[in-house]
Amino acid sequence: MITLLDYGAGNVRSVINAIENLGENVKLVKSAEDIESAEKLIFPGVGNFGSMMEVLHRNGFVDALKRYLESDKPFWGICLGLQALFEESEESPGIPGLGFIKGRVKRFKTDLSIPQIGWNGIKCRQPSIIFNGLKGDEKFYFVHSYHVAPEEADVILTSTDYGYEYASSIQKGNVIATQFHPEKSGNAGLKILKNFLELDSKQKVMPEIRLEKTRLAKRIVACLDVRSNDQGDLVVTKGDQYDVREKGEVRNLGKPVELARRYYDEGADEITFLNITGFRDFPLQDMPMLDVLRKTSKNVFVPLTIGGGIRDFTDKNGRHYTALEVASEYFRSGADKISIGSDAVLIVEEYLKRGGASGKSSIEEISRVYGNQAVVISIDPRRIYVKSPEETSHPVIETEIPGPNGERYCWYQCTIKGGREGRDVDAVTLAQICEKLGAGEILLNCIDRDGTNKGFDIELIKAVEEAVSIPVIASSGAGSVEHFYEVFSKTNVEAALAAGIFHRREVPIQEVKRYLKEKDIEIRPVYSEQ
Ligand code: 1PR
Repeated sequence: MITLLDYGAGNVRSVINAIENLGENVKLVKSAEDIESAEKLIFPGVGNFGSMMEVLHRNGFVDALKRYLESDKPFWGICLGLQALFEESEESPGIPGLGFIKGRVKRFKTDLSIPQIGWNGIKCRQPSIIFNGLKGDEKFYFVHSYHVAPEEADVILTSTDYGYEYASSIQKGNVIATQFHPEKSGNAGLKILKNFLELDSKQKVMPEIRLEKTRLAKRIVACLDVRSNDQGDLVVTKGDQYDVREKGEVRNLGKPVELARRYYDEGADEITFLNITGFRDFPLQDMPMLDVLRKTSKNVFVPLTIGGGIRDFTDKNGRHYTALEVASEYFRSGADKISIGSDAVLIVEEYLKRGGASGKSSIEEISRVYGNQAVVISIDPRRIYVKSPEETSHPVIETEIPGPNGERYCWYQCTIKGGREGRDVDAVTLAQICEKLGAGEILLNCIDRDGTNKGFDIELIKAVEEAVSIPVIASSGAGSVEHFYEVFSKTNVEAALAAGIFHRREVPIQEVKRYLKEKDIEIRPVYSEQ
């Protein structure tokens, strides 16, 4: 029996799913006594250091946790559950942590995108039971803006490079804590979690020591656009420049849960579901999407993002739902990140009108509670050509792809409602303002390229990626392995997303990764066992 400390933020469902998948039962902590009587305790944390400590205090968990840690019974802290063990954090100055390990939690100081989101390696520093069966070159899923800095080097279990080398996990007796998420790290993550669950029977193992720097992998994301077809079945569909109908019927490319599992097995680093009619069907009444998430998260152990319909909503009985409530329901059902499309455009319009943030937008509210890394902004832009930069007030780019009348300039107009309505906001401004409001990542689609197989719109991607410091996922237009290489070699995006070529089995994910590796682009290897 594993005891799990859920203090109410983020996706503990995936941790529960991973433990259950390994054949163990989970008991949730309801009181301080549950902590004291636990045999093995797992403490997953996401969100903000200060609010986590506040919740631990409010529930009377702090002293029980300190006693548990001192007792040297098996403990695993994940992400913020690692940071909690330290004395304090730059994220919430003046708020003490549990102080089990001497040292502080610091914000990354690097020119690289913050948060660090994605798959990075580990360098093992001391033997541990969790390394049993590991080769040492596996990658694990990280998502964080802060890292721990222990005062005593002997507690460091692994280190990782991101701009510089930092401690990515610690071990002190039977207390282990990792900055990365084992429950989101595919088979490698399940393996180390299993080692922890079987703690009694295993010897401490030291994998081969690696000296070279670890590198963050470029992520390959599989995207499933989901909606109901005319028969009322929830299907994965795919548009041509956002038009999902063929001969009047909604294209049906498969069932969401099955396809997601297939992409996990094939080595997708992340899976995104977009409920593409979410702008008109309120998701909390469209329960099948929640069900898709619940079922998928039971046996898919990489990050899951869900978008569509995340906004405030009043139903026909006058019941008001906030975007935060909608997002919370998605997180509870197994999502690691939510993505906001139409609402982000309206929020930015409002921001520009009032000359600043309201403090109440869905982006601000959700990132405050679940952390920036949990909020993705999905942008659906389309090119608007102009003859000269003076013709518009929007920032333009000089393009190598001239317009229908030979125009050499264009700007990227944001749209809402799945491209149905163009608005007076450009994609670069939108991305910058959303970053200010607390978004942690940009999913950059492109209506002109969607479903065309012509390759990513490099000009659009460069313009947005250079304007923000959060990670950008390039999307729309992938037609070949070369297109992935092009986007990673010509821009600094952290991830590339595709849909059509994967659904139609035209280019398998393994093939994309094999090609990128050949070209020396860092990827997460798809071992048969990882
Ligand atoms: O506006 O917050 O309710 O969110 C709705 C979400 O649904 C948005 O993220 C929006 O991008 C998406 N969406 C709405 N309508 C469509 C449509 O296709 N008719 N899909 C749609 C967007 C674009 C990508 C696609 C890539 C890769 N799909 O996600 O997967 O373009 O495709 P490709 O590799 O085949 O070229 P809200």
